[in-house]
Amino acid sequence: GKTESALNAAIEKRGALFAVLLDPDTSDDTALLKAGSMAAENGADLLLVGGSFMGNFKLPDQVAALKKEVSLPVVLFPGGASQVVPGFDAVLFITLVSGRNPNYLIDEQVRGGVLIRSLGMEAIPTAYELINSGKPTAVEYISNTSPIPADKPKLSMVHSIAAELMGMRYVYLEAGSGAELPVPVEHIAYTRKATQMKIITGGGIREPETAHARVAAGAQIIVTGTLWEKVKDPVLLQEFAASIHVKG
Ligand code: 1GP
Repeated sequence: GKTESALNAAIEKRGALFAVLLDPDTSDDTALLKAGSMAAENGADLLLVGGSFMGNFKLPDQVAALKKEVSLPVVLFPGGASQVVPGFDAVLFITLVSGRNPNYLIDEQVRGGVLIRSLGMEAIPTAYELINSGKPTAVEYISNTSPIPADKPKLSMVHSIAAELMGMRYVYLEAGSGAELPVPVEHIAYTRKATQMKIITGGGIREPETAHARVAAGAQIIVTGTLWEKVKDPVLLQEFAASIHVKG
């Protein structure tokens, strides 16, 4: 698809990409636009929109307004089929491969797939691996799955190999939103060695150095979300971008 090709070309050019995750559950009609524009103006390459829940009926209008304003890809990162709404450039079509809950292995995909197809939306097949990050996270609780132990990076690797053989092209190594600790670099390095998939990682990344270390380990898209809820700092955004754009 067009968005996936553009992301792959940008990864080739810059080494890795800086993604900002925007909270879709905003009652303030312009909050998504403001946060997205600020990220776009200060070095972000990609805007993700998603969360465990979405209860915002105005989201399609807010996404349309954001798309008018920024030239970056705006990609849906859904927590389930009910979150598929129009207006996005693409959707991460996620399978929670680290879990053993059939709801997130096939049910949500069957429900969401028909919606995505009827919208004509581009889907990027993405394996999703939840990795233990200290305290239990919302995604662990809501998905009713156990995360991969932090000290077992080879377990991530074997899930990544299976996902690649199933045809997935992206893998999201996830610590969980607001995680105490980010995904350990060994998990990224093992998946990098064993597969060609593009590696997205996020959860608990609060410092540019933490982002840079994950790019050095082989990640190609670094996601930050929670940090920007409190910190509205263009300079910090730029520092993140610089730490991630290793090829400039
Ligand atoms: C969550 O990986 C993302 O899915 C981002 O996590 O909110 O902790 O930055 P944070």
